[in-house]
Amino acid sequence: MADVLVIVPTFNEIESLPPLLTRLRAALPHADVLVVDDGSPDGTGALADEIASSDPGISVLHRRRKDGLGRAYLAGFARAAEHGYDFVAEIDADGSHDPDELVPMLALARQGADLVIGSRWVPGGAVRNWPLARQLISRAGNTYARIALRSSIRDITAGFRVFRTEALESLGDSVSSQGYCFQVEVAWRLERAARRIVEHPITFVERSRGRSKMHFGIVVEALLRVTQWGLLQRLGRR
Ligand SMILES: Nc1nc2c(ncn2[C@@H]2O[C@H](COP(=O)(O)OP(=O)(O)OP(=O)(O)O)[C@@H](O)[C@H]2O)c(=O)[nH]1
Ligand SMILES: [Mg+2]
Repeated sequence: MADVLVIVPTFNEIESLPPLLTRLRAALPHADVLVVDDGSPDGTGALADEIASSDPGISVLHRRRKDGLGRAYLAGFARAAEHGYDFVAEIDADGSHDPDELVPMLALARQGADLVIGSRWVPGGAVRNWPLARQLISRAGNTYARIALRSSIRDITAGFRVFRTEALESLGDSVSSQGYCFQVEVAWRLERAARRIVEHPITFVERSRGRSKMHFGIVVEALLRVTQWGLLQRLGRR
């Protein structure tokens, strides 16, 4: 049995998902793949079922409605723990993350890292086709989170990751974020638990198909939550 489960969360990714799955299977033929679809109105879930029916390495978890990226990942993590996978990977369905990079990322996890982050903001990392405003938001957000949370992670919002399943399990049900700040919360909790975190430089490529689910409210929610966690952490230390 495979010891890695790659989770691909989807909401309306009907054009992006098939090419991503093809690249993913080629990059990591021995990993299992779990698509977590939140009842995409565009039929992504049905298409994923069709692809899965001819590939035993791919399965699909259907959730009734759009319920946030964090909750989709938590459902996938639970599946990974239940089935005894040693490692769990996260990758976006929209083609922004190159599946080939999972090979070195997984190697780092096998060498002992509890979390490997595919990072845009370490030397060697890059973003392609991102407007300057988007780059500035990501950089400023990461800098703010680093200071507020006293973190040394350069790309704490990244959604391209490999975890040791046991490290995720150690978090229990402490992770409460439902949306995008889920990524920040998980990394921050693992860092506080003195888990080994490694950043591997990647080139992030802006999606060429489909629509982003990112919006202003997500950024504000993340800022508020990071501020709240930072304050709680400082109070807790005293
Ligand atoms: N299951 C599920 N997947 C989601 C949800 N929200 C976003 N996703 C998926 O999460 C991944 C990242 O979402 P994107 O819309 O690409 O967000 P982003 O990468 O931060 O933003 P862009 O760079 O603008 O694409 C994609 O594969 C989405 O389909 C959700 O509520 N549920
Ligand atoms: Mg994206």
